[in-house]
Amino acid sequence: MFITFEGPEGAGKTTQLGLLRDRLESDGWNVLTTFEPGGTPVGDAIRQILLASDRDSGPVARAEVLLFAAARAQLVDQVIAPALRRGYIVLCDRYNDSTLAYQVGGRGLPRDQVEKVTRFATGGLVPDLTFLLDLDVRAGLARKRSTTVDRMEREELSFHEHVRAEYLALARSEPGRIVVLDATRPIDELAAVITRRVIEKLRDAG
Ligand code: T5A
Repeated sequence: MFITFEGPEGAGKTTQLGLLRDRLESDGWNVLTTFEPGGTPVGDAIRQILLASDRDSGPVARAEVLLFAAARAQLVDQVIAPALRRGYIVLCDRYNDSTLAYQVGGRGLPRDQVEKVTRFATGGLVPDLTFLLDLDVRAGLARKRSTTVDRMEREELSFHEHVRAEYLALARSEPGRIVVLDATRPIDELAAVITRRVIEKLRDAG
């Protein structure tokens, strides 16, 4: 089973992914966790280009989407698909929906072309279940502890508003896959809801 966590900056994706991993492992499941962009040597190098460079020297929007896609292709072939074949539950911090939210919603790139690129990158691998942690973008940005601000976080507030709106539009178009959660709820409450949904899904899958 392939499960992804999505949402704007500081939504709590990493926190919830870790709690779900701990719970599933304590129930005896084999779990692999990974993240984007990164998770492979090639992906880690691409992450540096994407997030470390500043706005002027960084990639242009079309290069940006291709770099995210390249990192994803590497992660799918080297990490995610092999783990799924071995019967692991794979939990991934961001995936295709991030590209649609940030590069289509945020950057304004054409949806049809970005969808083709992401499909090519993943070979059509779609998550079984996606948790979209949704919150006001100011609240999310304020939560971030890190003193260094990456290239995406430096974008205007309106960019992040468009990202959030695109995420919510995606969730409306795929209600069977994307579960929207209010990310301002307490961490343990969110974890309980997520665990319940995953256990139901595992039961349905037999
Ligand atoms: N990107 C990525 C694209 O543009 N296109 C793409 O295709 C892809 C894959 C990646 C960046 O790349 C962009 C999106 C991003 O801008 P990143 O460094 O990997 O950036 O970081 P993010 O994935 O954005 O993760 P964040 O650092 O934003 O945070 P998380 O993982 O959502 O949040 P988390 O769990 O670290 O929590 C943040 C803080 O909030 C607290 C936590 O304790 C922590 O302090 N917190 C809560 N506080 C109160 N209530 C709750 N319910 C809380 N949950 C967590």
